[in-house]
Amino acid sequence: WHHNNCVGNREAIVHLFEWKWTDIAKECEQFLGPMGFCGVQISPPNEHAIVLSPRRPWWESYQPVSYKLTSRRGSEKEFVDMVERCNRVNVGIYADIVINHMTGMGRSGTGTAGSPFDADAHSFPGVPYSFPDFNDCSSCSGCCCIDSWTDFARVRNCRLVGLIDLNHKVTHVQNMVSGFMNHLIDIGVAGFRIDAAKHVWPEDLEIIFKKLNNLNTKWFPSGSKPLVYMEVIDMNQGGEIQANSYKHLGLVTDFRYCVKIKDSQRNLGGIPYMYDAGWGMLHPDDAFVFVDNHDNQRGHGGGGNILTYKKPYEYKMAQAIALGWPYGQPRIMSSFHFSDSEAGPPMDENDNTLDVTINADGSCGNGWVCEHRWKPIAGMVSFSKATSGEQAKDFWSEGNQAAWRRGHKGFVAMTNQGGLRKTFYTGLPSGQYCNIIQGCPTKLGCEGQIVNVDDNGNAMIEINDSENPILAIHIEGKA
Ligand code: QV4
Ligand code: CA
Repeated sequence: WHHNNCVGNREAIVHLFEWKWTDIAKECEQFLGPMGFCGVQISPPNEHAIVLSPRRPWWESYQPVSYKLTSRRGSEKEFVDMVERCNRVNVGIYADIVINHMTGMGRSGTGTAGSPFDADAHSFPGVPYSFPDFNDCSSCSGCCCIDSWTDFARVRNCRLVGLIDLNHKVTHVQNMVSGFMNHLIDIGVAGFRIDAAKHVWPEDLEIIFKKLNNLNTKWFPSGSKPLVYMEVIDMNQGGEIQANSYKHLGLVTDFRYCVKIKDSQRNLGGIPYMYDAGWGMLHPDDAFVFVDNHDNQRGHGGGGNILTYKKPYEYKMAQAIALGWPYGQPRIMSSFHFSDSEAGPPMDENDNTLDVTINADGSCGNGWVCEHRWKPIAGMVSFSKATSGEQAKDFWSEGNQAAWRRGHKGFVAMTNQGGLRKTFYTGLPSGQYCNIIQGCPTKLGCEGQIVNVDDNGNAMIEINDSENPILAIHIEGKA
C-alpha cells in the first residue's frame, strides 16, 4: 500500500479541493495529463450531510451518511466518467475517504443521495449501520468526545468533534468499509487518502486493507495494490500518537514537513537538512508531503505556521523546493478563494458548486485559485516528472541563494536576495533549455528565458525576475 501507481515517471498529486467531477474530468484532459501530473486527490465521493448553518460549509463533506456515490460534487455516473477520462490520459484518481465516523451528534435528516439518517439514534440505513456498529461511550467522558490526546483509547474510540465513531473491530463495519473501497477500486481509482487515520486502530486498518481488491486491470498492471496514505497529524509531542506508528500500512502525511518547507523557503541553505528524524518526521520514503492542506490553510486541524496561496511569492518558491528537492510523495493544494474559514466552495443561489472556468491566460475564474496552474508550479510538476528517481547533487548555497542538479536530468536555482548571475555545472547534455518557471515549451517555442548548456554541461544562470526568482531546466524541456 506504499506504491503510488503513477504512470511512467509522473510524481505530483494535486488536491482539487471541492471540485465537481465534471470539472475534474476536463482538467485531466486539458491540463493535468499533458503537464505530467500523476493524479488528483478528490474530495470525499460518498453521501454526506447537508449543513445549512453555516450555509453549506466545506466541512459537511466530512460527515458521511452512506457510501452511495452521490455527493455535492456529482453523481456516480459522473464519477465513473471522471475516473475513466482521467485514467485514459494517465492521471489517477485518489479518493479522500472518511471511514472513522459518520455525521455528528444532534444531526438527522436526509443526505446528499437522499438517504435518511439520525445520528443520535445511530441509524444510517443507507449503509446500513446501526447501534452495534459504533463505539459506545464507556471509555470516554462527558459528551463522549475526544477530550484527551494522550490516551490512545480515547483518541480512537471517542468522538472526534462529536462525530459518531465507528467501531472497526466489528466485522460488519470492516465489510462495509472495504466494500466501499472495493467499489471505488473496481471503478478504477488508484488509491486513497484515509481521513482521520489516527483515530482508527492501526490493526483494524490492516484488517480492512487486507480485504481490498487489486486495482482494475483495465488501467493498472495486474497485481497492483491501491496506494493508501493516511492522515495522521502529530505536530504536538508529549505522548501523542505518532505518524510513525502507521508507516507499515502505507504512506503517512507529514505535517512537520509543512513547517520545514516554510523554513527552507526563508533560509534556502537549509534545504538539504529538511529531514529531521529526531523531531519525529517520517522517513522521506514513508512521507506524504505538502506545503499546505485544506485544513491547515484555514486554521483547522491545529492550523499552523505555514504558507498558502495568500503569500504567492513565498508559496511558489516553497512549492518549487517541494517539487525540485526529492523528498516523499508530493501533493499540491488547489484551493478556492476564502476569507471565512467555514465557507464552502464558490456556489450559486441554489447552493450548487460553480464550474471552474478557465481564463484566456490559463488561470481560473469563478473563485477558484488553481495554484496547480500557476506557471512556476505547473512547470515544476513537469520538472518532477523529468527528474523522477534522480538524486540531488552538487547542492550549492551562498547567502540566501541555492542551486542543485538532479543527476543528468535537471537543474534548479533560486534566490531569496536579489538577482543571481553565476556559471554552474548543470549535469545536462549540451543544448538550449527553457526556464520552465516562466512557461513550458509549446509548439510555438519557449515562452520564457532560454538557458544555453555548453559541451561540458556548464551554463550561465541568470535570475532577475523578482516575482519568481527561480530558474529550472530539465531534459524534457528543450527550448
Ligand atoms: C461541534 C462542536 C463540538 C460538538 C459537536 C456536536 O464544535 O464540540 O461536539 O458540534 O455535534 C465540524 C465543525 C465542528 C462540529 C462538528 C460536528 O467544525 O464545530 O462540532 O463538525 O458537527 C472537518 C473540519 C471540522 C468539521 C469536520 C466535520 O475540520 O471542523 O467539524 O470536518 O464536518 C484533528 C484530527 C484530524 C482532522 C483535524 C481537523 O486528528 O483527523 O482534527 N482532520 C480530518 C480532515 C478534516 C475533517 C476531519 C478530519 C473529520 O482533514 O477536514 O474535519 O472528518 O487534528
Ligand atoms: Ca475512531
